Amino acid sequence: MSSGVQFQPGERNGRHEQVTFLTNKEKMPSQRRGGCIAGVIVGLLVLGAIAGVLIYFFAVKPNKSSVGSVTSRQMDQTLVYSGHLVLDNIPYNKQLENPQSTAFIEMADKLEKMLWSTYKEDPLLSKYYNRSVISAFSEGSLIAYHWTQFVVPAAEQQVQSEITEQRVARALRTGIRQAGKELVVTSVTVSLTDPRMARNPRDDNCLFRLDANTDLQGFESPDYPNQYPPHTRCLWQIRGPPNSSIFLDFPDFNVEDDCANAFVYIYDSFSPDESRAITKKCGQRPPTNPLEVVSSGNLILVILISDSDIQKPGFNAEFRAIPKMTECGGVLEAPSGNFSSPYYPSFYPPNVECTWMIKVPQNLRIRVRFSMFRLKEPGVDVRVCHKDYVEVLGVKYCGERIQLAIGSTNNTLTVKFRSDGSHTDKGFLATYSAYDPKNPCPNQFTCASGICIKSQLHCDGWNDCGDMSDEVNCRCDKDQFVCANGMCKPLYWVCDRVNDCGDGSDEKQCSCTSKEWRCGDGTCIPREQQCNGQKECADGSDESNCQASTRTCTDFSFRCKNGECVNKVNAECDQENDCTDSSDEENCDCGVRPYKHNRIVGGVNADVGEWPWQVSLHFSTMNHVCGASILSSTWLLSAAHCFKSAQPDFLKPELWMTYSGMRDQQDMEEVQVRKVKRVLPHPSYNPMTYDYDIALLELAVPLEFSNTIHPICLPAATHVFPAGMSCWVTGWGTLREGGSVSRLLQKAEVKIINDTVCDVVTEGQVSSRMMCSGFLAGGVDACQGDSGGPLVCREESGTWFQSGIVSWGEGCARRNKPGVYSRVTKLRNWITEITGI
Ligand SMILES: *[C@@H]1O[C@H](CO)[C@@H](O)[C@H](O)[C@H]1NC(C)=O
Ligand SMILES: *[C@@H]1O[C@H](CO)[C@@H](O)[C@H](O)[C@H]1NC(C)=O
Ligand SMILES: *[C@@H]1O[C@H](CO)[C@@H](O)[C@H](O)[C@H]1NC(C)=O
Ligand SMILES: *[C@@H]1O[C@H](CO)[C@@H](O)[C@H](O)[C@H]1NC(C)=O
Ligand SMILES: [Ca+2]
Ligand SMILES: [Ca+2]
Ligand SMILES: [Ca+2]
Repeated sequence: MSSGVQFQPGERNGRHEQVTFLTNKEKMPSQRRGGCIAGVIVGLLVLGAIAGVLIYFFAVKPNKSSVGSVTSRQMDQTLVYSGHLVLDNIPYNKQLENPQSTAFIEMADKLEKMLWSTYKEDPLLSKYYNRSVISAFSEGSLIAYHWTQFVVPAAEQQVQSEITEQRVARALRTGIRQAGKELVVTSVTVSLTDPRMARNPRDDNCLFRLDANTDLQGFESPDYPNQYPPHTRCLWQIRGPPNSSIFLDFPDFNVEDDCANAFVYIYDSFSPDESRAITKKCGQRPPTNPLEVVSSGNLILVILISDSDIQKPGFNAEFRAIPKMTECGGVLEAPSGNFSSPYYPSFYPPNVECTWMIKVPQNLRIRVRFSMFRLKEPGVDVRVCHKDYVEVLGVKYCGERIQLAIGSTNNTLTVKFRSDGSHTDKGFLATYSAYDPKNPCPNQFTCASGICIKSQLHCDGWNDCGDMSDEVNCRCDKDQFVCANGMCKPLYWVCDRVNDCGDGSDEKQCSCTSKEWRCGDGTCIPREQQCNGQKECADGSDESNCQASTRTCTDFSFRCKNGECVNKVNAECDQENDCTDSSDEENCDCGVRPYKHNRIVGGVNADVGEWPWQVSLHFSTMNHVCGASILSSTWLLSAAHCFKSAQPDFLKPELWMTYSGMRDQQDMEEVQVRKVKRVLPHPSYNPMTYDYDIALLELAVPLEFSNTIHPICLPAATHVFPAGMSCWVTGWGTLREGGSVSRLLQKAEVKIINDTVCDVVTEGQVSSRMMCSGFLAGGVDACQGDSGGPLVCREESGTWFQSGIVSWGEGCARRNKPGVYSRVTKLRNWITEITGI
């Protein structure tokens, strides 16, 4: 199609070099802001970890079923501490592996008595002590896994904060020292534990003991692949031979989305001991991102908990014993090469330390690039990295990084990786190469880290080096904004409420005085006009979030089915009932992805099921021509210019074929192919100006929704997508003059552009039925989606809405030119008229 905006992925026949060291840091200032806040919160969390968990049990638990005695004593609180004891003078006995054996029962009884007599010494703990249980044994002297439950009556809730991890640990250590000669305990751990995970092996009907060997064996959740029952509490203890590690993977994993209701917890221990947790997961994982973990020792514990009414199939799992890793790291002397965290892309094991020494000839330097970097753990401040980290040149890196690159100062470079006792992740994959410092990047620009980028990316307003070294000391172009700190930024990022310059100078001239209220479109009105029941802002934002006028109707209120009005921004499908008849939350089975995806998935290739509303439109003998989105089982949304062109044939429904659930243009698995019954371009579509560039397609046969086929939510006509909001555009990128199409679905992150600014940069070519967005991330040469394809934005509630339809724009040629989209909110009523949606 002649005016489509497209992708030019780097993989296209080497026409573009693969140099993309884009970091998100620079491109997502709003996120950076969030990052700092998150950092502070994380810091606080670390300090108040125990208090926090207590508050959780205290405040949240009572509403959920969890404690055995909820019915009889409504607010009694249960606290469980679990961990292990290492016993020095008792030999290991194979019989201890079976909880029904006499050996187990005798030893467990003895230890349980010892625990009780220990806690008895502490007046507070003894008062609330309920019971202690030994849940398993393993070898290595003798390790006993224990947990103890304390119950605090509702009336005495305040003492809960005194029953701390430290206090329990202190009581144990003191008591055990006095326990006498028979039981010599050399080490103790305790952590606060979710009571649902504390089980007694002697009377549990969902506890499984599995022996791992070198053969692959399997197990699955109850009733898999049907649904696991409500209130499931199941444990699998997997034990391998001494000196082995356990490899565990989940070919199929589908647990409820909300981890508060249901989850799988995996431990590097036989106790649900937080200090030995490997990971906690929920949601449905796509086949491209299976969960695979490795233990540090010969044990692994898997726990499935479910408390919600929403039941899911659960999982099937495979495991085997593998030789315990004895070494990692090493000396790398080739001029280039790869290295990764152990077992990459499976989760690395806990408690490993690897060091790589890279050594190249004397006169050369080294650059290292991490193409994947995920060392994410709960409660970690990524500026400190006190748990797992990669250390290079004295700097520790952790968390999730998009394309981290580092250069050496001489001909050697040491990279250290360390994981601690709990929480692991996918780890990293790195490539390094040697270069000549005299001419590091022939015909290219050299970043401070030593990596090379195309010369035209130098001083273009985008942080391509990742360390900003390509954007300092630049002279700005005329289509760039000159920040107060001297940096150049795309002009269209001015006044979008995001601090792109870093010093706020791009947002300085945009704000209103303290006596004024700022409309969604940036205009200033007197403060007293906000919430006065009259629309002063062109977009109605002055009346869209008013307490007093809750039910009064204005042009910009959300209208409930019963005629009531709601004056709340974006009330529809936000998972809160705003209309008394709940009509704002009706027909909201849209805008969610059945497969759970990491929040940031790097690269420009879409993952399986990542954009389940995306459709590929093929025209008669041609292949992919335009994109579309799924609105319902029978309706698709696309652009009018895909159908109303010079060729009248494009209007004939019988010449079109739609492909839903497609990612790879050459892979038809799980794709649903449908013919088109009707093609309905907007009657006001203007092929000269592209005004009203919208079309509806009715399918001949309805779609069946699946993991990879799901509709997008349409925003209400009053829905606000503010300037600066980050959204995504997807497509296979039809080339302007007929060229080739990308085989894999492409994605790019874009930011909504301020309307005033958009009008300026497009030289007044945008109507009110149009909106602009510009690239935020997605690769140097990534272009925007196909004509007719969706621009989608994720609201805070987690629901995705389609804000735009790809219409026209400058395409791939220049990053500093925005893409133009049909504005769905302005065309919303027409969609309803035709489809009833
Ligand atoms: C386990 O490894 C240790 C040290 O590497 C060795 O001494 C011991 O014999 C090994 N045990 C078995 C059962 O292989
Ligand atoms: C990195 O590893 C991949 C796959 O193992 C290999 O194809 C590639 O050549 C390696 N790269 C270098 C620079 O050695
Ligand atoms: C290379 O640089 C590192 C870090 O700056 C330094 O520790 C090391 O001693 C240097 N090695 C040589 C051979 O100069
Ligand atoms: C859009 O930009 C103009 C100046 O170009 C500014 O006055 C206005 O406040 C901006 N709008 C928003 C929503 O920030
Ligand atoms: Ca860790
Ligand atoms: Ca800005
Ligand atoms: Ca709502």
